[in-house]
Amino acid sequence: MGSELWCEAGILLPATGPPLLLFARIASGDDVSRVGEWRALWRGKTGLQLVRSVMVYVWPLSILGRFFYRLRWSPPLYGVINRRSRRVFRSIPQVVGPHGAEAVRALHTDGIFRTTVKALAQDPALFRDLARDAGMMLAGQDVQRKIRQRYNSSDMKWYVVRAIGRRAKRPPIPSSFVRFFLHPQLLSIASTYLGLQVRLNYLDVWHNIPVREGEPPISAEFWHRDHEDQRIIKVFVLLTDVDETMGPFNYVKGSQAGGEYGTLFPAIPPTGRYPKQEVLDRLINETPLPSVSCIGPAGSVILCDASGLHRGGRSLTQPRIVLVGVYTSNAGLDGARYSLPRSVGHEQLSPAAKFALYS
Ligand SMILES: O=C(O)CCC(=O)C(=O)O
Ligand SMILES: [Fe+2]
Repeated sequence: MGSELWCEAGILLPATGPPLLLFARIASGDDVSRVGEWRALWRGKTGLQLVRSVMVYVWPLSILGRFFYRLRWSPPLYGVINRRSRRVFRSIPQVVGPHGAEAVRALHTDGIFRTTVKALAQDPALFRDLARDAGMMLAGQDVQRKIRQRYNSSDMKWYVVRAIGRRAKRPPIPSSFVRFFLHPQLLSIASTYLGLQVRLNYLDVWHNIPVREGEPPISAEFWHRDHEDQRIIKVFVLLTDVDETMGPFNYVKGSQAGGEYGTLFPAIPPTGRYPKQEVLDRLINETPLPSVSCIGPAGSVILCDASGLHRGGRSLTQPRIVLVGVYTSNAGLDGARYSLPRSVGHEQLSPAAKFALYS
């Protein structure tokens, strides 16, 4: 999710003892600017992600690592990893109403669909409940300290403070999040688009700290393709109004895998892609590639395939507060697991929701 780094690293192989990481040069793209701070290499990463970084960036391990991940995306292996997802998808009735069908169509042609919580969930009280629960989560001490300090030290994306984060094991989510992120319509749209029953890979509340003049853009503020899977359904719910100055989500229409511009700087497994920004900017401004900027009022929903080219989050004025959800196939990388709040019983969940939660 925009947190992938490109780095060059050198290793020292002493005669005895473990290999030493000697140096690492890190960049936020395959060929873009240096971030410089090599500690960013491990900040916010799990053990598994660190192993993957070494396997993918440290030569000569990278030859093997890259090959392994390419193989994992090859049709036979990808099919095996998703055997059960295919079976479950076929056995569950997918409840895609007219609105959902429009969403699936737009995802196929444009890679993006914009709607509202109300239209998607047909539940007039849901947005209010989501906003209330997100507000309570953001009021936590640790979150407030990071916001006050204008710095999230536990994440490469220092400018995003997350209410849940990735530290806790199976953190419980509020019941309004269950109602929205495991909503039959949303799960059906994502699954029908992929042709596979989806897993909920990630969910959180983000508070984007407005940047100050001179603070250089980093990470997801650059155009990129996400890395988690071949196709990735990403959902943003705006909890505050978002205007052009607040780092709206931007997307190149048709750039999703399989779309009209899907082969423009294609994703490289398992790191996604950060293309040369000047080249892409030129293509967007001169060709012009069709890009959308998702400004809108609180309650707006952006549904996209994040395998497409996108960027966002660089607010210059007000904090941008959003809910973020990610759905992938069973082959998705970095999947987090969540548990239900006490008020929601496991037996109340639909088969699609149980599958999404790995429960
Ligand atoms: O914050 C945004 O609008 C985009 C974030 C993103 O693309 C990412 O985290 O991968
Ligand atoms: Fe992204």
